[in-house]
Amino acid sequence: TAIKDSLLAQVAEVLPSSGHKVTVVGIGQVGMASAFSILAQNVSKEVCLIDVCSDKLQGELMDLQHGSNFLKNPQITASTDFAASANSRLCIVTAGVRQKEGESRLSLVQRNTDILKNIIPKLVEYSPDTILLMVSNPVDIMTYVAWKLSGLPKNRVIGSGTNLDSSRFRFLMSQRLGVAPTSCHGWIIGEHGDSSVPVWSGVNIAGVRLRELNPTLGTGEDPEKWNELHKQVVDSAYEVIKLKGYTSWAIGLSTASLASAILRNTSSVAAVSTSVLGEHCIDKDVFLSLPCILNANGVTSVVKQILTDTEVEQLQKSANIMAEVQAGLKF
Ligand code: 6V0
Repeated sequence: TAIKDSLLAQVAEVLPSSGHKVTVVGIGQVGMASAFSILAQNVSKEVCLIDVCSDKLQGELMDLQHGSNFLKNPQITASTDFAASANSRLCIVTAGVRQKEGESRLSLVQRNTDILKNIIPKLVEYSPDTILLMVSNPVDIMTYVAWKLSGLPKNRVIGSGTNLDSSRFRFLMSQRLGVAPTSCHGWIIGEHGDSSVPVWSGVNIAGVRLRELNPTLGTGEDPEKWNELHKQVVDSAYEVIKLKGYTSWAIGLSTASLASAILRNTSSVAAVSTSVLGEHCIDKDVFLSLPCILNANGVTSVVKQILTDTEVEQLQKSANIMAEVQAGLKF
């Protein structure tokens, strides 16, 4: 415009990208909570929203853009066309159907696989160097499906996995002990869902293992019934969905935290869904959560947790369930 030309003497081109671009595919409750957490916590200033519903995209885009003044000037775009996602460092996939009240995650599997067939190849076409962070459920299977469809190396296809379950567990632990959640150390591994595995043998505060204080911790014999915490973690999604129809804030914050580790190259440890073939004697080509080192190259190491025989057995049981479901998938 004339005013712009009078005001500014352009001396160089504006570069098209910050180098920290994040694309969020699926702008439902989970996608928007993820995008909002990423923007509000300044994890990335460049967010692209993709969905099949153009009115909703426009509405969410405008609503976020109207907050730009409070969000440290982000660049937000939205489109039904995957070309808008080009050159993303990270693509977060939350598209798909969610559980209805009482429905298990595994029942969503073929419907969401079919949706991923339309999404994953296009994301990789426009961002061949991207990392994929899968959130759609059942997340462990969807991570495997995304890995197959993408042709990317395993380290760059990650599922949000039990990062959320571990956060739920630490919150419940903090309520029992009156210790802040970030000071409660406990890991849920395996399937994000009904067969997840609580690593009771490692649960500790400041290095004091609760199992040394109570050898029955997490077992049926425990008079304090700590195993109810794990049951509550497993029931969390069912409970929240019954009460408010969907889950959003905790998963959005969980994905933002994983995005931060990836974009900032922090090498922090988080329980995420990764290829577990060969870990803990698992002989199935499946994805499950284990504590992983996360950075700009995705998952660069898996922490070799020292598990009890029972924990290894439970993990292997999860792996068998995943392999069975995968065998029935139609690609
Ligand atoms: P939602 O609110 O129904 O949103 C889903 C969005 O996906 C909608 O906006 C759809 O338009 C969009 N969509 C559907 N098909 C496509 C497509 N082909 N391309 C692009 N967009 C598409 O669901 P919600 O956001 O609540 O849940 C999304 C998914 O996340 C579900 O599969 C949930 O089960 C899963 N969750 C995973 C969690 C985890 O810990 N991994 C946690 C919570 C939910």
